[in-house]
Formats: sequence, C-alpha cells, structure tokens
Amino acid sequence: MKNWKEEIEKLKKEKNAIILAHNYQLPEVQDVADFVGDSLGLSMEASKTDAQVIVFCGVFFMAETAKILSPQKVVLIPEREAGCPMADMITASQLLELKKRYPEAATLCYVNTKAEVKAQCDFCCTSANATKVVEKGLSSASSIIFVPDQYLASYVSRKTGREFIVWPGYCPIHAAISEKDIEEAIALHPRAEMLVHPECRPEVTEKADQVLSTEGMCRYVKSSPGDEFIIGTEVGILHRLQKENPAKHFYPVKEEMMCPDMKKINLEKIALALREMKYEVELPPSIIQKAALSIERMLQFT
Ligand code: CIZ
Ligand code: SF4
Repeated sequence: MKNWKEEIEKLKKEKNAIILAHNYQLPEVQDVADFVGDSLGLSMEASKTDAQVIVFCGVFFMAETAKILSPQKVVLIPEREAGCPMADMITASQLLELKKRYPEAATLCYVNTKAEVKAQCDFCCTSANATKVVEKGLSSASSIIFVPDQYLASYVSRKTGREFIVWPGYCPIHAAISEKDIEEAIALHPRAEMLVHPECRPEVTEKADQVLSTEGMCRYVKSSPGDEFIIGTEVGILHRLQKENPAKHFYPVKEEMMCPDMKKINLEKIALALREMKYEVELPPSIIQKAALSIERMLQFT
C-alpha cells in the first residue's frame, strides 16, 4: 500500500500548503491535518496562516466559508461532491421569497448554508455562538428570520426566549437521534454524562446534560471531572475526544451517527488534491463581499 502520509507531507512543503480537517473527518484525515476544528475555527486558521494553499477537509459550505474569509488564497476541497444536505435545503431565491414576506425581519443564517444564502443575510452564526449572536447582535431586531435549521432555531429560542421565523431544514444525521436512543444509551452507561448537539430534536436536547457545539464538547470534556461521556453528534469527533483525553471513555449515542459526506475525503484524495491543485473553490467577488459582511458581523460577538 502506498504511503500517502509521506507523499502528503512532501507535497505540502512543495506547494506551501496547510491541511485543515473538520472534527467529523475520518481519523486518518484528522491525523495528517495541521489543524482540526469546527467550521469557524478552521476558517479563522485559514485566514491567519502564511500558507498560500489551503486543503480544506470538510463539506463544501465550510470550504466556501474559508474562501470568503481568505479570498486571496487558494482553497482546495479534495472531494467536490462532499456537500451538506442541510445546507442544500434552502436556496438564495427561497430566502429572498421569505424576506419579501417578512420585510421588517432581520435575517440570520446558520453557517451550514451556501455562500449565496449568507450573502442575503444580516448575520451568520455557528452552533457555538448562535445564542450570543441573537442576544447581542440582534437584540434590537423586532423579528428574526433564522434559516435553515429548525432544530437549532428551536434550541436557541428556548435559550433566549426569542421567537424566530424558521425554515423547515434539518440535519438528517442529528435529527435521526430519537428520545428512545437517548434512554437506551443512558441505560447502557448510567454514569456517563450525555452531551448532544443543538442540531438534535428538542425532545433529545431536553434530555441531555449538556447541549454543545463540537468545539464546546471538546472544551467541556477536558474540564469536566467526569470520565464517561455519551456523545450525541457525528462519530468522527470521538477520535479527537479520545486522543485529547486518553483516560476518559466515550460512547456514541448510536454507531450509525455517521455523515456520509464528511467521510468522502480520504488520504489518497488529499494527495491528489495537492498534486493536481484541485478542486479549487471559486466564488463570484460580489458574493464573497456580501457573505463576508454577515460573517464579520458575527465575529464581533464571539
Ligand atoms: O460549525 C461546525 O463546524 C459544525 C457544523 C458543527 C459544530 O458543532 O461544530
Ligand atoms: Fe450537514 Fe449534518 Fe453532515 Fe453536518 S452532519 S455536514 S449538518 S449533513
């Protein structure tokens, strides 16, 4: 078998590139990355680095976000077909229709959206900062359109007491966790703390000990005195949690919590991306400019 790791290291130096991997990527992809993190953390790394080439191992909207924050750099995604079904649930024209129906409303989009949707919004947010963006950035808005994740919106609504005009989008992976799955996992590991992602359904987040973004889970586990955790998000994160906390124990709520799009990138595709400089993320300058505004506004409040 070819030593992809060696080849990737060599190509990285040749091309002055860095590799960024999302918390949900395959373990071997996380292990060759210069940084592993959430979509926003990775985009910030992309804008900070001196490297001219960024190989973004994640799904398409994340690579787009990196490009929006670093338009002068070359952003490559090793698999063009790595999309996000939730991000595909709303288009820019559907959002424009919604905005027409509620002309007074401010618009907030989850980072899991296409660049052209971000370009139509006042604010962007991630699962790590959605509550803060609503409380601080949008405190004076009389009403708020929040797209596309109805479950994240419902969680933030519970936390902030604000009501939103929502879109019926959802993550098919997180929405597949049921209340029964939670009860079964607790019965199997009664001492463990239950951490779930805010993309889960309300009946699931209500049963959890903590509702956290992926970075929030990484931070929480490190500082918690507990040593057993049930993890209600995509299973890729268990690799990072275990690596950073070798003495602690992690159990997925269920093994099938796997996002097929996140698993489309492998070492061979990373090597190929570097060798052939593909697939380059390109966006119209007007979209970059407008989408950057909603992201930069969010950054003031995080
Ligand atoms: O923002 C991200 O990276 C996503 C999609 C999830 C999370 O909780 O970090
Ligand atoms: Fe999209 Fe869900 Fe996959 Fe995240 S886990 S990339 S929200 S489909």
